[in-house]
Amino acid sequence: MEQDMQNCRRLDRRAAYEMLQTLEDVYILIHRSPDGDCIGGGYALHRILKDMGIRSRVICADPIPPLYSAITNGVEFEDFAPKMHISIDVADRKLFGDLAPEHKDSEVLLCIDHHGTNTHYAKNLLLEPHASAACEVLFYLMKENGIPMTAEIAACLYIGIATDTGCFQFSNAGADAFEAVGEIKRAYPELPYARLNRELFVLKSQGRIRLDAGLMRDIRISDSGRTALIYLPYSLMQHYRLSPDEVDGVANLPMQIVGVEIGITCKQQEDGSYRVSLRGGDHADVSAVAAKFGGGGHIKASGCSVKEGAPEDVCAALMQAAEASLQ
Ligand SMILES: [Mn+2]
Repeated sequence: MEQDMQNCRRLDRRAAYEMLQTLEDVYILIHRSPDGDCIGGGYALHRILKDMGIRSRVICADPIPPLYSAITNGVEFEDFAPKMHISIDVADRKLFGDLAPEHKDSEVLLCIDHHGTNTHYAKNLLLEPHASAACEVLFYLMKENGIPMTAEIAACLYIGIATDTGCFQFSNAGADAFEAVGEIKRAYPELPYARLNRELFVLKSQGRIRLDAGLMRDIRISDSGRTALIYLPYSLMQHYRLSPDEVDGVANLPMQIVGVEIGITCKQQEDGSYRVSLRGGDHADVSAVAAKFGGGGHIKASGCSVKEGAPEDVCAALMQAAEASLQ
């Protein structure tokens, strides 16, 4: 990590733009379990580079969920061997996930990100930790350098900002996020914002509704009422035939309870390990809780993995760490 810090050059928006112009046959890496921000950012970058006459394609360890078809529609990637790799919205090389080694271990020439926990693994880094989304970083990178916007790119950026702010519910949505979206809406009033919001934040499959009902019934709440935890056994996902992306928003359920400051979602994986999502209210720093388990992220939204342990023990340890952090 310290070695990484030394070899990583921090860029400003101007220098990042100059670097974009020098790219050639580039693979754009996004993180595993892709979300609206990395998909929106990746595809926006692809479209930007295409308009600059530069060939690129988006590479992800996991399939892009159909929920994000508004981002991917009309994009056909060419087949070509990469001359270089860049990344967007990926704080740590580990988050590339299960990619082929020639991508996973490749030198990353440029990383565009908004995670304060970024490990500086790239040679060059445009990092704006106060931005709500990588797509917000991209919006201002474009604006400051006069990179032409299109309706397709605007839709990508809108979806990235909307999803990473939980449709503007999270405290990471600063004035710059609202302004970016305001400018996008003013320039492209015809985009289906209301329909996108309903699809992204309201609609659920029948299986997902039934799953949520069961999870809410069994939710664990600490004595203080400030920590709530949902445990999702792998067998339950199978029972409702849910894909991992279908249960993405589950992490927000515990935060629907009045008084809860830390919401924990512990998802058992097929191999018996656990993926943990943490959400924080006004007074919580969940990145510190995640760090105790070797994870990281933002103050209000973080994650970690737990390799093994009985579900009861893992859940108890998570609850305890969360409660301790609120003292
Ligand atoms: Mn993001």
